[in-house]
Amino acid sequence: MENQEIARVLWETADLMEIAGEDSFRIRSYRNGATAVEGYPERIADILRDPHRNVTEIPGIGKGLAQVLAEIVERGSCERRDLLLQKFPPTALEFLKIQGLGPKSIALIFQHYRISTIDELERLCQEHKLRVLPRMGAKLEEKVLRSIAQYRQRSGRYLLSYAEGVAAELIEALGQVPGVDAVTPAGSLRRGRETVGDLDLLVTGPSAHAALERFVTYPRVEEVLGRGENKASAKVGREGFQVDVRALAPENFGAALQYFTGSKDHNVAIRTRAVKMGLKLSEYGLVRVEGDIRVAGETEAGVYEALGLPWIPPELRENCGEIEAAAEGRLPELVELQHIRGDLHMHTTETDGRATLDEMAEAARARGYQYIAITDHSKALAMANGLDEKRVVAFARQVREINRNGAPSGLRVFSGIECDILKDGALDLAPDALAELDLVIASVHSHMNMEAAEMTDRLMRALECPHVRILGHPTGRLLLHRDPFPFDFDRVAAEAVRRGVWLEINASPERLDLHGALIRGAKAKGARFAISTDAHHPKQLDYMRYGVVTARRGWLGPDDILNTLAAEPFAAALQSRP
Ligand code: DGT
Ligand code: CA
Ligand code: CA
Ligand code: ZN
Repeated sequence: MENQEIARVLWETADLMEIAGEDSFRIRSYRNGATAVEGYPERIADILRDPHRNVTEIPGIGKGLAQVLAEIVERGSCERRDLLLQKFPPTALEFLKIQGLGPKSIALIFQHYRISTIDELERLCQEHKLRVLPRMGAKLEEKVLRSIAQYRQRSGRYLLSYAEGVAAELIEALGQVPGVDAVTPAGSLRRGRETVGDLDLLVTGPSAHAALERFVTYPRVEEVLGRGENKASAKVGREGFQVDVRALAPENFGAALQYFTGSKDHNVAIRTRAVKMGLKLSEYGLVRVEGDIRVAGETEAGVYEALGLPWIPPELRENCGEIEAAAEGRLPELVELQHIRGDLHMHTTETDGRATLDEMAEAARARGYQYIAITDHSKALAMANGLDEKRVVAFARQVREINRNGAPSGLRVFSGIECDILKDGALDLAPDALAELDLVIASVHSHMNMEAAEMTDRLMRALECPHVRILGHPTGRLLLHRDPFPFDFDRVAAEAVRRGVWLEINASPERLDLHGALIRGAKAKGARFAISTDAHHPKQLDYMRYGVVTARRGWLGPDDILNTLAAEPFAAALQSRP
């Protein structure tokens, strides 16, 4: 059992405990445990199996949770979860995914109505049966109806990071089959989309077909959906994630990779271009219609070349002008992971992070960075033990000290804060405290269901503060969980440009905020960007690659991104807000 699956059971149990109104301290311990398990570099199942080790060595895992983990690894559930699932319908967990319905409201609904499906919940709203319950009203019914529609739209999709994990696992397993040369991911995963519907894998080599057999008998395959001569589909893991595996002949590989990478809209436009040139493109190759002569198919670049185009990076293949740009020789030079010189958003044990400043610095140095900014939360996030003015001033002094003595890791450390934007747009900390710091990120973490006009004003006001340098996770979305809050993005982006504030591309796989289309729009207005991981654990510094992929989907080059600068020019840029 993978850590991610264990963590999911813990999250679920905590959610159910919340519906049952259980002790909040205990609920928190389950959630902390889930975060710890998710971010742990070793497999929990392996540690449990090792008689010389104990899972309590993992920070955040006490004796009680250790037992729970053993139970989950053994049978996929734990006693507390089983009991709660008897008390509530199993779909209770689905209800929590409906925005606007918290555990308390769900508990209340369950007390009054015997419902167990989202369809039944929808009917309750349509028949105005929620508004008769205490503290619920017509507005909530409308909101729940909207949320149900959104829920239906996004269910059946998975985070990019999750899909990438399953892909890595299968590439490893299928790659070991003798006679398999390569296993290559295609589809939305290759394009770097922030969520993935199903995984598309292409297998090549003299015994590519043997990989199909290995796939359908793979231990984590739950259900085989189809098995043909050249293709197999199956659901993998407890989440039921669909994977399509195709075996290919080497002479078709390029055409197949192009076809199965998509997007569908890109392919339609590419095929239209082919037709105009007297060519016919399919997953098997590119053929000149006159005389039925094959002109390309072995490599993807060969297919594009025969169509008079340079190779187009997969992240751009959404039919949003990339084919025209390619034809006119104006494809952008895209940013790459190796261009990134530092990470500008991370948390430590001072607030809700899981490692110290030194540990984060060491992890950043190991990744070859020249600098980091430590940006813990501000006091409005009391649950996370956010910093007040006094702690901010002490922290800024501590960082100056570190840099004076030369940080042990050889890294330059910038003192920063992720300062809350309060409901009225004021910042959570006094200006003279913020002035002590090298880098202020301003972020919204509360009161997200405002009207668009009000939210726009709130963000515009936050940008007025002269100490703010970065607008953190600007739209507030949580993928598959919470939609962006409504506001006038164009106005806010234009104001950020005017005031020299950089827009964050938050690389956490649950956020990826901003996303490609907004990035591209903001760049056209002159915006500049920072790609940051928002790491709460050293391992999460690896999220940078998701941020880079997202920036590429926004057509960004290294020059659009501040943390591609070397330490000295970056420090100078920090000082130079107009
Ligand atoms: P997903 O799985 O929803 O995240 O998105 P994709 O893009 O991976 O879509 P998927 O798995 O249905 O198909 C993979 C690629 O195969 C897709 O990007 C383009 C190609 N493809 C699949 N079906 C069609 C089709 O009916 N027409 C065309 N032109 N291409 C298709
Ligand atoms: Ca797919
Ligand atoms: Ca597919
Ligand atoms: Zn934040």
